[in-house]
Amino acid sequence: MLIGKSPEFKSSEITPRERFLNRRNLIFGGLAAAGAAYELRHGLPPYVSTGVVQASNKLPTVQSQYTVPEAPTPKQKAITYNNFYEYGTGKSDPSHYAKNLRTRPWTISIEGKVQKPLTFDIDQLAGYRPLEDRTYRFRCVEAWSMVIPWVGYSLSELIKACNPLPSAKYVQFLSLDDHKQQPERPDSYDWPYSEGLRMDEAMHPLTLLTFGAYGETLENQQGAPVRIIVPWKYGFKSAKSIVKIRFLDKQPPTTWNDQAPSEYGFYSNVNPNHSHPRWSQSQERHIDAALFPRTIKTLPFNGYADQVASLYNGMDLNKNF
Ligand SMILES: Nc1nc2c(c(=O)[nH]1)N[C@H]1C(S)=C(S)[C@@H](COP(=O)(O)O)O[C@H]1N2
Ligand SMILES: [Mo]
Repeated sequence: MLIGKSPEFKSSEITPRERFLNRRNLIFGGLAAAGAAYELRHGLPPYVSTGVVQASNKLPTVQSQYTVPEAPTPKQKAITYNNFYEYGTGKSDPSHYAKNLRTRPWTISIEGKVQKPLTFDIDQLAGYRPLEDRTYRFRCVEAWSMVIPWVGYSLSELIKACNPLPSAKYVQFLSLDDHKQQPERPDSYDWPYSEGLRMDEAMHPLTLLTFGAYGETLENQQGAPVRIIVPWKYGFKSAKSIVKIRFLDKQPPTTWNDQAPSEYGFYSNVNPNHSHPRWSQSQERHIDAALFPRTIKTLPFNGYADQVASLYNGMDLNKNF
């Protein structure tokens, strides 16, 4: 069932926004039920055709229970101060050089410990579940932070549709690896950019498969067309421009851990009590609407302790940093 060019979407122009959103809920709700059987046999059902996401940068979204009340960092600041080493190592480099990134066509392949490997088109993936507005705190390991209104749905929804085998204990994310599109990237790293999560971390509802921010599709420098956001971990765990997801029985190698294992662990939960060897993690420079960043206290698990601390019961977080 393809609904991309249906009148429901066009009607957004003539009906109040709320009615439009309710209607979308109904559409997605009905489709979710109809799709469940299909999903078991084929992976993701083709819920929404490609036109919806490509037609404009605006994304239809629904509100989310997983959102913080803080005011978002102004978009202009959030898209000109980035880490995306494939497009240069300076904070403003990605806003210039990621223009070269072609985000269509784009496929994401699912490999490893799954019933069968799968490949999804980006627009099929973006249309699979209602897209939620989720304002999250975001904390970089370099001790700056922002508040970003991401758009996406829980990664767990995709994982369930991938039918991972019981032996799948970890999930690895691999970013686009294309030297031609990424001439600015330093040779000293092992590309592609690789990140990973333990299965229970990947399945946690806060872990967001992210297609947009500020109500629109992601800017290239933010990791278009799809990235991961793990709000209780340092920013580097949130891999950008993903092309491959692998289910593994062992912990995968990850880019920053490979680069400097004493500085960047596999877990990298935000932890004000565990200093980076070269700087304290107890504070952060918060980038918001103010002219200069304010210094604020860093919270355990970036303020998400109530939701995620129990994932690490019995673990020594100083050893597993
Ligand atoms: N592919 C890829 N993903 C990446 C990075 C990168 O260099 N390449 N940098 C990481 C780091 S260090 C951070 S802090 C965040 C930055 O996300 P933002 O630019 O949207 O704030 O992306 C992470 N994901
Ligand atoms: Mo970072």
